[in-house]
Amino acid sequence: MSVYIPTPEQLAETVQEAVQAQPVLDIHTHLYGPEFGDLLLWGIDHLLTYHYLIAETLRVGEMTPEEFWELGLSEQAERVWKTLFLDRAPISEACRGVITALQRLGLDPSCRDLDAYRAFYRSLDVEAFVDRVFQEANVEAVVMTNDPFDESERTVWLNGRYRDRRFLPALRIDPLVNNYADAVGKLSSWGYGVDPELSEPSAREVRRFLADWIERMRPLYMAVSLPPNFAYPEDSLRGRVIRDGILPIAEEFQIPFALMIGVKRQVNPRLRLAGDGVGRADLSALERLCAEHPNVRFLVTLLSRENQHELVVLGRKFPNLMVFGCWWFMNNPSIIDEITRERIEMLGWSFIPQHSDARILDQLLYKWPHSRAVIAEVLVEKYTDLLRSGWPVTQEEIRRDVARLFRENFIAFVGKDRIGL
Ligand code: FIX
Ligand code: ZN
Repeated sequence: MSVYIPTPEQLAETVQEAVQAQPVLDIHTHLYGPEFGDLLLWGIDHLLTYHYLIAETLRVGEMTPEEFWELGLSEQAERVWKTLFLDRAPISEACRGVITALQRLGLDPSCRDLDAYRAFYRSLDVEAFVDRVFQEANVEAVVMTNDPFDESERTVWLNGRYRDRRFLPALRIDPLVNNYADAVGKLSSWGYGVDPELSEPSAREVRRFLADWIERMRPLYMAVSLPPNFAYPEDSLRGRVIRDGILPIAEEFQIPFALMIGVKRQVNPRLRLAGDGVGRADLSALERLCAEHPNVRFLVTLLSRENQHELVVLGRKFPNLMVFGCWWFMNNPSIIDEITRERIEMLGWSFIPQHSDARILDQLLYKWPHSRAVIAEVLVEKYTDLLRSGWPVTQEEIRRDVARLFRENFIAFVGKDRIGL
């Protein structure tokens, strides 16, 4: 058999093309479909008041957080614009993202005229803008973060208004796991017979609550974010909600459980949403979860750089563990580069390299190009090494493998039927 052997330049071009052309299934965002009304954030003022940029603005120290929160949305945006874009070059990853997004929309970043950008956005219709952003970012669908404890989105679900299947549901249950004591009041008011001690009848009601929402929402997975001190098993309300509530349901409904571990909430509460930090987690909790529950599938991303290598090793041990994304403080080119290498070297193609975590629709226009660029570079290098070792790859093989990373692995992990794509 004669095999076509590409030159390193041809190989690089093919890999770059494959990565750019591959539509993405974005497995974790905070975006909502248009039917959720104001919950879908878009536009320049929201882009500029992303909490990453608020943290960067407030650390310059020209105003206190309290003074900043006194301002309305457009004044906050002006403050961020002046501090991070006009008074100094917008060099950080989150700042550069705004520039990329403007450029992708055909706006001229060099004009530095916030009002001109605002005028452009005023002419847009939201439905058409969603189409445009998905097309330009080459994103096929995004997974939302759907919290049934959040009154504003709850009503959309209860009234059966959800419809845009480019925005796929995920059942987020932080209030239940991390603050069961407070969740009890709400669960009781919704007709679930729960008690503060989480007795066995109460755990049954927690399971009924989850089953009801799985039925109503048809989520792709259940998800929770956890602090660095997360332990399992643990004789705490958190540990028992997971053991007696979530895991039996995950197994019964064959629905993956996503764990996002390592966030220290409200390290500086004065910064509000921008005030969360990071800590290194003890992954023996995850090791036990995966070992003791081989019939539950776990989607896992970690916030601490120091945990990433250990996570990849765990991934090698457990097929019911899918490593995903470069979460939040990991979502920077230098770290995406490092983590992606580590993952490829030890997991081959069996991981999901990235999610966007976009909170504002327009962010898809930069988060994906920025990530694609870094991941493509890593792939070029890895395929080139393989070629040098004597294994040439065809275009079809490259496209097949790239599709695994950006789409197919997730579909296979959550199940074709569940996802309906
Ligand atoms: O818990 C999460 O899903 C986090 O991604 C967010 O809470 C965080 O605020 C964020 O936006 C990170 O990118
Ligand atoms: Zn998130």
